[in-house]
Amino acid sequence: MTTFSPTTADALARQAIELPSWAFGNSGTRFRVFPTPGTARDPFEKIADAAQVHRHTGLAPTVALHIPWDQVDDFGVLRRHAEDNGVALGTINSNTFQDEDYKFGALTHEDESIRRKAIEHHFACIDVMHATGSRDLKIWLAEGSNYPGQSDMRARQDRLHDSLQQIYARLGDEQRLVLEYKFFEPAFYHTDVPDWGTSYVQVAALGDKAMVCLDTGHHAPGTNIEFIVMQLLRLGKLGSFDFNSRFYADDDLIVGAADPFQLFRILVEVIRGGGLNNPEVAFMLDQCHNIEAKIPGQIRSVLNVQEMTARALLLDREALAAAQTANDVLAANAVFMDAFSTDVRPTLAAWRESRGLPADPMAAYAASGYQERIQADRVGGTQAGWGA
Ligand code: AOS
Ligand code: ZN
Ligand code: ZN
Repeated sequence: MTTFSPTTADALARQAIELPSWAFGNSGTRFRVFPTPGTARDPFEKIADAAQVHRHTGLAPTVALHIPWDQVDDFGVLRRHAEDNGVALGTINSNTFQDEDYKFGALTHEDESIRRKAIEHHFACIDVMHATGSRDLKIWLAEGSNYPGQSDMRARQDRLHDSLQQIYARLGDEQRLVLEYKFFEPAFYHTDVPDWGTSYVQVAALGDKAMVCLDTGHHAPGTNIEFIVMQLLRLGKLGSFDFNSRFYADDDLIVGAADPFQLFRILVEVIRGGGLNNPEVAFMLDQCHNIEAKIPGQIRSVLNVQEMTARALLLDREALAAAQTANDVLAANAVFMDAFSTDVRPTLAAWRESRGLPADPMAAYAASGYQERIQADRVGGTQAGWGA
């Protein structure tokens, strides 16, 4: 196979993956954060770095911000800076996990003054969204408890609903709220939004502008994530993805690195459910590059998503449907595996060149001199980090 069909080429041309600003800061484990030469020192430099990913891949036109990590005096200026660099500002992520007051909860807290503070933080995020032109407010909550009996789990669900309702009421007509779930961490016994069902129940009670965010790293080992993707698309409630990969917990490693077959299976269901070029479904990365270089780490990530998308688009759905209808177990599985086993890299390289993009974006970035330039230029100041 040397070229894609027009339908596949069109679907690939419209693919867009949002980058997280925090991938361009230093990060690490609880043991050590390793600084990397040239790492961005402020939101402006993070956006300039993110723009390099888009420049070499054509895949990453938007950048997600995190408040307050990316707090600036004038978000209009940041927005113009992004546009000057050929990208736009995307999802705004709130943060209720780094403030002393939130030790026992934020949107679920039994103390009304603390809960009010957390709600007002989200109002401030919505103000930022008006200035940046962002559509989505992403809420991930680090709330829960560590010991059985520690908290009234049911009362916390009720307070969560009330808090989310107040935030939802503040959204503009074109704005949305996406609620991310995570089965554990930092709480270890119960988490207030642990699974897609809880997120679904909470957002369904709000209205059409509230959707579920699925982070691929937020499930117990062995979970059939593509089933969840199928179900949320079926229900019209899959608002966004946080892509990454994991071996053990919420590892935030490069998407497609740990289990490319899982990424393929997820993308098959995305396409099956009409999610691929659907503006209702936002594709975002949520990753940290602890030991690898950050900009090429993000380039590798979006290329991995593109590669598995191309394979998933090759799936012969007619042959699959025929085998499924005939209950021909082995034939159906063979059709599925044929698509996964196809090496699309040469075709993708040629297709990129035909669109004026480098055949090998990793090599193009390495040859561009950008990395050497930022390492020479960004000498003084404090490098950005996960949490700054
Ligand atoms: C936390 O585990 C969630 O994945 C968040 O989406 C995200 O990682 C955080 O908001 C940014 O660090
Ligand atoms: Zn996430
Ligand atoms: Zn996470």
